[in-house]
Amino acid sequence: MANLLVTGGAGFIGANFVHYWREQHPGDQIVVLDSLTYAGNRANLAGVNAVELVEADIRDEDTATTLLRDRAIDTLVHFAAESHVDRSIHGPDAFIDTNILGTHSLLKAARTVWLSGDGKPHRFHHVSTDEVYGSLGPDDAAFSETTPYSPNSPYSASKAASDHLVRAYHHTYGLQVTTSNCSNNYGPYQFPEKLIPLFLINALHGRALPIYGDGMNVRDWLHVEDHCRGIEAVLQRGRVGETYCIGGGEELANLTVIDTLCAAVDAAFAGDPGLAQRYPDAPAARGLPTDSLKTWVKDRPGHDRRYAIDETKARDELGYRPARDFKAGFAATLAWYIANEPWWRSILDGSYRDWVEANYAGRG
Ligand code: NAD
Ligand code: TDX
Repeated sequence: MANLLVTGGAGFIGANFVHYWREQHPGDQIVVLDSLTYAGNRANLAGVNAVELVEADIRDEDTATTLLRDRAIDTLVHFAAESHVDRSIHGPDAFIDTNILGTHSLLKAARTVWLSGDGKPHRFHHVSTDEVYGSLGPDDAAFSETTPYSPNSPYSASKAASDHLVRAYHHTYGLQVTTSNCSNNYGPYQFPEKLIPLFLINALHGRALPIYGDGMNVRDWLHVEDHCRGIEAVLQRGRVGETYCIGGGEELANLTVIDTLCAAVDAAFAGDPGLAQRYPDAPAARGLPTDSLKTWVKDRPGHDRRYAIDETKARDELGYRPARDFKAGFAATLAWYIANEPWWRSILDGSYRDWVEANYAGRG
């Protein structure tokens, strides 16, 4: 039995992880520490049994220290972060504050509680990204755990800094840490600012699909549940002090993802006449192809060209393998967004709308 503290557990991946962990490990204690920023949502944890949500900032070292001590936490899984690259370009400060200072605050709390105690095993698992490795050319070898860091955006630079701090707390103080660097996730509860949910919801409303640059940037897509399984494998079988790259083995150009999305929306409308009534502004409701909404817009500044993951280490050491391919994972995700309109509708009615208006108005 483990006692988990999950930071950022009300966000996209953190919430999926809590759902997954509760199902797989029904006897474990789960406490979520989340300050409920624009990206955090209590509704993401609805229906999960026996999870306590503590609304606090990870930069609040006292609260983290008290939680670790009073709840006898032995496993901290650290998801909390500012996570959207575009936001980091518009306003980097929050990324420095949360991703660097916040991670450091948690490390200090963990050191205080775990390294001055009775020496029991503990684990600080840090959830990071493949973006810390920079951008690949078309023929470059995929990222692995030994690829030199070369972050290009304020987001990836702040994640890189946090990775280094986690590593330093292991080497200097002996904190029992692991880190995973994962590729692009998609799936339920993803905030509709990221490519897949943004484009799905825009397609349903007949709004432009804003493609940055030439649309040929490549990402390695992984269904979020496979990421959760990868983190579970690291927690259970990973070696302390090590990092593990987790990927989906699905390198796809953005245009390929977008064309898959458009074709899937067309097929969903063709198979369910009720969708045309629910979403009368969708091109598919009028027999037009969804891809008529594709709109090329100005490129993201510093836009990384290609990410790819060599997951040999996770496969060989942990027995990790993604269970879903993109086709199956994407179909399930489209079905989830169509079935869970109240979830994303409530987001669109709130602060997210202001962000979209401020940043996408007049594009395309
Ligand atoms: P998200 O933006 O959906 O959720 C982040 C969560 O952290 C939210 O619940 C938010 O309220 C919380 N949070 C933010 N700042 C906080 C603070 N100062 N104190 C407490 N809570 C705070 O992010 P996500 O996509 O779920 O990403 C989770 C983690 O996984 C991040 O560390 C991210 O870097 C990493 N990651 C994401 C992806 C991806 O494709 N989304 C891929 C690889 C790694
Ligand atoms: O409107 C858009 N148009 C577009 O062309 C958006 C939002 C994105 N894009 C492109 C940019 C990227 O090449 O699609 C690709 C994916 O973009 P995002 O969904 O913003 O993801 P990305 O920038 O690749 O970063 C994601 O994966 C790694 C997560 O947001 C990070 O948190 C994670 O670390």
